[in-house]
Amino acid sequence: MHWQTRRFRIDLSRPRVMGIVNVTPDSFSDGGRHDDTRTAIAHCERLVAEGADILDIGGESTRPGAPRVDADSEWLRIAEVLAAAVTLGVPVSVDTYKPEVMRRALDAGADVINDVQALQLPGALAAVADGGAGVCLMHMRGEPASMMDLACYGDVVAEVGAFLAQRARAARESGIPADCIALDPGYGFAKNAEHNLRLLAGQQRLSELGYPLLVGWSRKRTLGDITGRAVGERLPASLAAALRAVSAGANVLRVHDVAATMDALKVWAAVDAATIPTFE
Ligand code: HH2
Repeated sequence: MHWQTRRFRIDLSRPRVMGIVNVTPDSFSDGGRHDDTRTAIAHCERLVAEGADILDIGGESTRPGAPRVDADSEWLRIAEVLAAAVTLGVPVSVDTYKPEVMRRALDAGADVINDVQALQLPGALAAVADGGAGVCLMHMRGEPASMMDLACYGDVVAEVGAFLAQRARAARESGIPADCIALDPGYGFAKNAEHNLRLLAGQQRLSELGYPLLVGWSRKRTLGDITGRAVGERLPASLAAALRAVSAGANVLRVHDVAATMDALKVWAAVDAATIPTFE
């Protein structure tokens, strides 16, 4: 399996790591840490040096309750960071749901659009199709400000799967090639801890849709609910969730802690490569 992006065809025969670069003052775990251009570019360089296969640059927080940012302000936050990131030799994704920002990002050389609204805003499907980009279609309901009011499911895996299948169909009907599409269950988006855990337990069913799966568990609230840890202390829990997601079919892990995730995946790969001893 592979994921075709604008400049790169990403081989998914092993799990890949997408490093998060939030150029925002208010992201839930790293808000304000790299919200000036120079620090954000240094962060991109560091994540690539740590082994990130993809960078994901965002200029608006989508944490529960986050306020909206207008397209011009969002673009101003990320433009220079994106210009530097596309010279680093890895595919660069832009995390946005706004068609205006998508078009500007693709004109500036972005390889992937990562849309938490799954290209539902008018003009979003065409922006990605015209730009020849890869896309990540994520499941959520409503908007960050109100999404937790919509956290109500019967069979969460089936409902998320039906939504993702429908959005992938819409993308293909708009001219986006099938191999440019990745799907994301949207952990933490309009889902409480029980929904997130059921979704992870049943995640393999989403692989059966036939598209690569990208997942984001890094530092999320459900991990805090389980462990009692504050957001800055959730690395071990994030690694456990990431590996569990890989065992349930995830192809791309969207993470803050690239070096640690790479180590975990190296151990995973080493065990995979080992021959199973036979007893005489
Ligand atoms: N999670 C966040 C943002 N974008 N995109 C995808 N495809 N999947 C995710 O799970 C996902 C996402 C939220 O995490 P973060 O970017 O760290 O925080 P914030 O939205 O507060 O900037």
